[in-house]
Amino acid sequence: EDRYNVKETERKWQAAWESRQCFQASEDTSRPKYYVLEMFPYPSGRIHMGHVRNYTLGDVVARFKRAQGFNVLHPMGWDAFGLPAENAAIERGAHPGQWTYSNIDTMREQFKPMGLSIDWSREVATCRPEYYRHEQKMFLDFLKQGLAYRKESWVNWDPVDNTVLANEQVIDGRGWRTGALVERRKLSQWFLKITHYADDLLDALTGLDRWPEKVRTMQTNWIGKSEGARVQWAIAGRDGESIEVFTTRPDTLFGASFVAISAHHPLTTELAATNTALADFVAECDRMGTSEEAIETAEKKGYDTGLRVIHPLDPTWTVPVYVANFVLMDYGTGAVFGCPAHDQRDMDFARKYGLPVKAVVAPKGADADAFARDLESATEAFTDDGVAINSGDFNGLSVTDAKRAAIAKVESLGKGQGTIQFRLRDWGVSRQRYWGCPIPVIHCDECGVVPVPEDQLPVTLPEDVTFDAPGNPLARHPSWQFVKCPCCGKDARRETDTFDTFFESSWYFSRFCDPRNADSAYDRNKVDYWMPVDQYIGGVEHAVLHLLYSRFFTRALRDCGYLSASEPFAGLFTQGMICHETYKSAEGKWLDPSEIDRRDDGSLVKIDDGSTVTVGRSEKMSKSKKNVVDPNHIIDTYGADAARLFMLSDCPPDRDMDWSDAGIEGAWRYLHRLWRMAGDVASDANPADVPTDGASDAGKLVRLCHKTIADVSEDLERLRFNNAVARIRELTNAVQALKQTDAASQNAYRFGLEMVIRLLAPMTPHLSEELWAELRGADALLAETAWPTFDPALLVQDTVTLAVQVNGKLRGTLDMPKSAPQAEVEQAALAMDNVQTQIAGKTIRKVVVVPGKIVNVVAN
Ligand code: ANZ
Ligand code: ZN
Repeated sequence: EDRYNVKETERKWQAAWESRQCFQASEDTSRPKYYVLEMFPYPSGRIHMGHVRNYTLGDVVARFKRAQGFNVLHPMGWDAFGLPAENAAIERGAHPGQWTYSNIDTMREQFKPMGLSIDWSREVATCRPEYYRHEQKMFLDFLKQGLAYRKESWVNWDPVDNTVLANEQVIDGRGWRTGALVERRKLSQWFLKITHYADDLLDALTGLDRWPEKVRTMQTNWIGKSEGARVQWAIAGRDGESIEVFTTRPDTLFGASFVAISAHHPLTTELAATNTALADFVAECDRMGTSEEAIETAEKKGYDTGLRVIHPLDPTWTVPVYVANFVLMDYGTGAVFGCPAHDQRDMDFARKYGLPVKAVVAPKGADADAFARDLESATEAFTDDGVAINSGDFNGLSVTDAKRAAIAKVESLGKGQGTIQFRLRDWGVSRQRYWGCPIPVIHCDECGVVPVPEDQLPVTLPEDVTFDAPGNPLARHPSWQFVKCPCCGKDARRETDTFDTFFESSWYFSRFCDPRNADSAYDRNKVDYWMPVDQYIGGVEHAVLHLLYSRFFTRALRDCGYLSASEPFAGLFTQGMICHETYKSAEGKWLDPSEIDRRDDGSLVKIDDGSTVTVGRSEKMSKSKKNVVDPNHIIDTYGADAARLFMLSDCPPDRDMDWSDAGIEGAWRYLHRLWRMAGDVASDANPADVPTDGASDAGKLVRLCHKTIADVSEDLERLRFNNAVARIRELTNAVQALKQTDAASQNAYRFGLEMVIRLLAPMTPHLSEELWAELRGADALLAETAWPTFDPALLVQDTVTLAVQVNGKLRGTLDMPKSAPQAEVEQAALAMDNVQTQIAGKTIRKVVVVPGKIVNVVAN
């Protein structure tokens, strides 16, 4: 047999690992634990290359840590609720549950040939009542703790799908799926109080030193801490009434030229009741959607209410009050003062409505009057640092000092106070959807909102639902929602909203610690043993929502007594995407590689008509660009090891990688080479008896092995898998180059090859296992064998290379043992051919030796 039978071999070892339950985790407190997790997949129906990369990265970590002696938890589950299942139901008539479970079965079967070291006995699917009953209990606990509440709020409403959209689902003011113009609506919704932890979520980011800097920055910005002041502006002619604004620039108070309030400010609502023009303006604002993006890009518009407010620092000065489309009701106080000279938005607004522009900050050293005069007619605001001008007592102060002074001033006048404002909003978790976890409360006309008693959990989804009409199937189910009130026994209705699916993914990692627990989410001891996740791996697209919600959830669960950890993920790694060449026809249509033929000259043509095909840029694999490569086809053709190896070797794992035929074929050829090399091992070679000297080729190879163990261990520790592969390939070349001439070299050859196999095992577990069995017999699986150790003494290089000069000119180099005495070095240098010819006929005056560096022969 002279070919490696990939398929059969890979299946054989997968079966062996499974039957020995190699990857089943238990709470073994005698060993240090290591919890490695990849973001769990959505069961869309087919695995893609992104999955393969994600789970390969995690698998290498898991196998490496296991070999190092850690007690490893490496589980897998399914993020199984969500809209696509409902869309499939609408389009194909399949029940969302049926669609989801069958996808899970398909994808599980697609994952298995990858040879992942997963503890499948811990598998969970979030759509099962066994899972979501615990999050219903969590919600009730959050309610008790004041961490969940209900409030009326403005939402993005998709009038076609009849559902609330998250801000991220509104694109250019339209629903992401329907393309319908999104409306603003006021709805009673459930919220989780993430803002309760705003400060802590921000501060604790500094402790997450094994997280990518960019993710921490994104979370910092998302939490958006702003320091500033709330300032009251009394309404002229309305005794005792005032408008409170929030500002981060109290230093610019003297530059105010208007006050603007939100379209949903209570004062607006009051005025609009008797003012149809204003009511129309409010309606126009409502059509804009609530996303920040929509507000940012829309033209800034205002409506002059006719009211005026009195300046807090100068009672003789009043400014007009506008209702403006750019003022958000749920940030700060829903009201701002406008300072056109130092804020671009206010500047644009002032130019549009003819409002004054008064400079109150000037660049340091500038002529204040001239600067102010120029700004009066400018269209660009001055937003840089500077010193206060035209600001009474504050004049001459820096922006920072002027802010402080202004806050002290408004506080002393009783007109405001310094405050800290977060951009972070409480998390709205209500969705008007069927395929989600039912929110476990009942609405009673007498008793209000009544939590479902715990002994009645779980509240399960009804099976018999229809998807033939828009809106929430739960709300139109004939009987499901009609129940008796648990308090008074009168007729009542179930909540028909379900949780946002981020709810499930905010705690699944902790469920893996005790996934079959029926009584509670998990046993406290077990969860405290495993948590936090030591290494979490996933896409950077989750930098904010999922990762922030999970950090919040963990704190909330901690405070409800579920677990001890505050942070869910001690280490985070965000992997890059997988890209592939694209192909376009002469008419500019994307082509599938199967539609293309390669001619002998290398050019590409369309198979059906022979027309030219142009090769486009490499882009993220996507169906629409027809550049996806099917992982199962690859594994079928080349095997899992080759696919894994190529993914790991191509580039650093946080970078986007290019999938190529050449790459996967190269990996495949390398693995075959290893397989053939195993055939060259002498039958009586003894890897326990190898030379370690720094002089013989065999000894040098053994030393290189030790060095490679050290370097590869370090690379794997830091997830630099491509470096690790490169080093192992170098070692492979060195092993192959060793001539097996005697027992010592035969032993060294075997030692070297075995080391290659063991170092590769986390990456190419099947072939490594196969060759290990071939060389070592069937007594121990490599999956159960400890990671190789190195002898630090053998890493020390004990020869040095010296530059040899004659009269200051380089004439050659000399390798000498580090310990060689000076006289020996001199002798060796003088004996060199090139030195001999240079000094021929001359007298040697002096030989200077700089130890470890240079030998200089002075002769004339
Ligand atoms: C006066 C001022 C003068 C402002 C100036 C800025 C520059 P961040 O950093 O995001 O916290 N603002 C306050 N509440 C708002 C709301 N509900 N909707 C829209 N804008 C609002 O921004 C705070 C600044 O955004 C505040 O400071 C306020 O404008 C505006 F030269 O007050 B500023
Ligand atoms: Zn009641």
